Amino acid sequence: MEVSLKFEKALADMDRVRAREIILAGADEEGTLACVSNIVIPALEKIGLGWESGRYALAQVYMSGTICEELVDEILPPADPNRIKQPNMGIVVLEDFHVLGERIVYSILRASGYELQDFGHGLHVDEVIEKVKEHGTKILLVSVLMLRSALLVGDLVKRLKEEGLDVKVVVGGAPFRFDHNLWKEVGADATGKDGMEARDIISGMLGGVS
Ligand code: B12
Repeated sequence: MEVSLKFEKALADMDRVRAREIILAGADEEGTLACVSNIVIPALEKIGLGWESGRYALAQVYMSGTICEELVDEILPPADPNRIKQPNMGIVVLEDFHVLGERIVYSILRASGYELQDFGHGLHVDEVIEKVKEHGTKILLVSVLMLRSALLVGDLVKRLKEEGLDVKVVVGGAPFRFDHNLWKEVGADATGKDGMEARDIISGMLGGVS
């Protein structure tokens, strides 16, 4: 059986011990980032589809998310001590409680030598504006998984402009992966499909932000 299928089965059985064994072996074999891309993400996507088709219960989806969150925290590489000199950056999950994607992007950026504030999850537009002011954020990464939250990025961008805050907004998450024009429609400056692309976008932006 393919590894991501074995992993999907362990998650569906809510078998934390087996899931951990598979991921630790996968990380050893292919490296941590490839293991997340090739095993964790496809399994979670299948579980999401299985939920839509009625094959899995919400409890299974929930436990899968929680188990993956713990495992990804365990295997992702520690931050690079030689931090890159850069303007203030922050990452947030806007009005959404799907945290796994944000965790991954955060860890990959930190592991690549960038420093960024984690503003947390479930924040409303006003709360994000406050965080941006508090931290003098110049690049804001926004993660969402629900379409409703993705559309709220439009309000966020509008509010940032009204407040005279010069912030580059980078968005990501499932709604932006499915609809390739949505990031432009909500007024974001860029989008990326995973943590690696987030890293490339940030490195490209650094020249133009002070
Ligand atoms: C696990 C899960 C949950 C778990 C979350 C656990 C947790 N701690 O995170 C639980 C059970 C709690 C949950 C709850 C709900 N969920 Co849910 N969930 C999922 C599921 C199955 C997987 C999401 C996931 O973690 N994927 C793995 C991560 C790693 O992938 P990712 O987030 O896409 O991130 C990657 C990229 O997108 C990108 N990325 C992410 N962020 C960013 C940011 C930037 C800047 C960049 C560049 C890139 C980037 O990089 C990441 C790494 O590669 C999806 C199905 C799916 N196909 O996505 C549904 C899904 C997102 N959920 C959905 C729904 C509807 C809900 C609920 C409303 C259900 C309910 N009725 O209660 C609630 C709402 C919770 C809320 N308010 O936020 C819908 C959303 C539909 C929509 N169009 O809006 C989905 C799509 C399922 C479906 N098909 O119906 N969910």
